[in-house]
This record gives sequence, C-alpha cells and structure tokens, in this order.
Amino acid sequence: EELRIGLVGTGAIGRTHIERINNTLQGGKVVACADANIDFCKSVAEKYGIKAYEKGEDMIASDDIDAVVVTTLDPFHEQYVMAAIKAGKYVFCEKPLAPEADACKRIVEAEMAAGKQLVQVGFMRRYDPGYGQLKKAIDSGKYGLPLMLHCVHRNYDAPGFTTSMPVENSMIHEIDVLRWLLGENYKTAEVVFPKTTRNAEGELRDPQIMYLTTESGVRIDVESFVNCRYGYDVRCEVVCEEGCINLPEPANAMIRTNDSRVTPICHDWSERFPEAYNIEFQSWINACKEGRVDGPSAWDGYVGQVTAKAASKARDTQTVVEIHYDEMPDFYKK
Ligand code: ISE
Repeated sequence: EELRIGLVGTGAIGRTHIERINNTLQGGKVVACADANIDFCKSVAEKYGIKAYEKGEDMIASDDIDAVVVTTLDPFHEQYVMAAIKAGKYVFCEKPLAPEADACKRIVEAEMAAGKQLVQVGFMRRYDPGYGQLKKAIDSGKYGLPLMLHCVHRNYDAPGFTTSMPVENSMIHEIDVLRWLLGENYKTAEVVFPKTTRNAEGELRDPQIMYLTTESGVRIDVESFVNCRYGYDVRCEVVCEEGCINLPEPANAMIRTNDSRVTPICHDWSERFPEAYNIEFQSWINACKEGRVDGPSAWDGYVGQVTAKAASKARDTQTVVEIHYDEMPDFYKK
C-alpha cells in the first residue's frame, strides 16, 4: 500500500519533493499540502491534484495522512514536527531540525516521551554517492587515519541571508556530513571573517571560514561563500596519513568554444544533489512502511545545532569555543 504523505510548506524545496515523490519514486504519494499562504497552497494543490490545507496541524492530524514532510521556513519546523509526534506519525523534516539547539532538544524529549523514533532530518548529503565514496575509502583504512579536511561550500547567491545563516543554514550540512564521515563528535569551533564581498546584502559578512576540531584532533576548515557569483561549488578533501581523498564532482562534457575550454558546473543545490534527494526520500518511504527510522535522527539534528550554536558563539565573540554535548540517550543508540 502507498504511504500517504502530507507536506507542510509549499516553497521551492517543498515543491521539488512533491514532484520527486509523486513522479520519480515508488511506494509513496503526497496526497495533501499545507501552507499559511493558502492561495498559493491551493494553486500548488491544484497543479498536483492533491488536497490543500491552510493549517498544517489540521492536515497532520487527519486520518487521510500516514506520514509528514516539513519544508517550511526554518523557524516553523519545530511546531509541525511536534504536531507529527503528537499524532504518532513519521515525519521527515528538512534541515536544520530547528534553528535553535534548545528547540531540537524539545523535539528529542517529545520523541522520547512518545516512546518511538519518528523523526528524520533532511541531511541529504549522507545519501550523496560522492560522500558515500569518501566514507567507504576512509572506513577501508587503506589510507590511514584522516588528519585534516579542507572543505568549500559556495552558493551563487543567497537572498535574505544574515551573518548567522552561513553557519546555521549552510555549513550545517558540513557539520552533519563530516561528523558522519569521521564517526566522531567535535571539540572546538572557531569562525573567522575574510574580507567581505561587495555582493553581500546589508550587514551580511560573507565569506566566512569555520574551523572545527574533532575529539581525536582532526582539524577541519570549511569556507562558506554564499554570494560567490559563479555557480554552486561543494568540495571536500580528506587528507589521510597515506592518501588524500577528494569528493567527486558531477561529470559534465568539456566544450571548446570562443577560444576557451568550458566545463559547466551546477548553479544550485537542486542541480548538484538530485540523486542524494531521491535516494534519501526512497529510503525514508521504505523505512516508514517497515516501521522504522534509519536516516539522520532527531538526535543528529540536535547535535548539529549544538555544534552550530558553538560556532555561532565563536563567530560573534571571535574566540575559540569548546563544544559540549549531552550524553546520547540509549533510545538513539543503534
Ligand atoms: C540551503 O538551505 C541548502 O540546504 C543548500 O544545500 C546549501 O548549499 C545552501 O547554502 C542553504 O542555504
């Protein structure tokens, strides 16, 4: 039987998820959507032939829905994830689980009180085949232990970004995927400001470089440049004791034209990571139907936001900040 999914938040990413679930993937169907902007919500619902709700909570509580996808603006994630937990339904929440670590902790506590894991966070880079290759190479042990990671995360542009968002909304991806790659937590965070681009809006400091160290002493640098104005560029180089592993880029034909050699690159995340999103959602649908959560958990969402909070403090105070996590409850141990 098909998993009947209700999606709350019909912005750009929400609509790409409706399309992928209803047109590309198997075993699930988005049958309803909700958005505070009801007129827009209705136009989306009409386009996909599904039901429209003004209130996300009403849709989530409805008997016509088995599982929930949350793709609202970040500050509204918590309220809909909580509503799904209350209804005892599986919920996929786009990253970040919530902008604040405290809100993530409330979600973790509500889920534990419900007695069953229901929440998955949309850290889709774990499903990207390229990061999968990095993990396999690291875990093989053939190249020795990782010592240093050099990472780049550039967006063409980022309308509305404020100085806190490169850490909390953008580099949160590296915070999650690198912790998953290395299999350890972080110990310290620092954020420095290079010279700011003239393309930064208002008070935004862009680019930023975040430094992390892990418990075992691995040193990581991540450059975030959200107005790089040439395309979308995500890089990761893992320097090990006897080898250096690089994240593969999508292959594109090289074209000779206008006295130049040109190899196109992606413009944004939707072009760069479509496979990751497809694999992520297919796994989520399958797991929901089998009655389990096997992707990034609410605990991973919480750990990510504690790390981001430390990095934000480091950025705002221009100091090195130590990171402390609560002990992982048995509930989340696999
Ligand atoms: C955005 O929300 C994403 O998730 C993208 O993957 C990331 O590249 C971008 O910086 C974020 O704003």
